[in-house]
Amino acid sequence: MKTSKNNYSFNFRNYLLILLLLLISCSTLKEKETVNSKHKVHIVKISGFRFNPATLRIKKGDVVEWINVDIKPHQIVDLADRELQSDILRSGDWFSKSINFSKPYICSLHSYMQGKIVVINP
Ligand SMILES: [Cu+2]
Repeated sequence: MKTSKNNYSFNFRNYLLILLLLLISCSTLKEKETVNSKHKVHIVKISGFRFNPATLRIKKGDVVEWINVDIKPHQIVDLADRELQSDILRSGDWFSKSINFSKPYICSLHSYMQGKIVVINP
């Protein structure tokens, strides 16, 4: 009888422990969500030898993600300080970067392809 009682309390303690762990992991997930939602991710599609949108307005620290959906390769290089420079993006490749300052950029392989990122709260 005594043994079964001990077993019961042991199980109940385990149950409480699992519940506690679940609560902790839930609150950690919530914290992560708020960190992520602070900075938005903006998509710039590269298609038809154009950046779409050509001018993108973002908040400081937002992430810009360029996705090449053209058949031809492209490479993103900014005209300000070359802080922004992707590898050569082949079809289906993407490049993402957190941006803090406004900057115009081009495709280094086709310099007539021009885009601009405008940070609205620098
Ligand atoms: Cu290009």
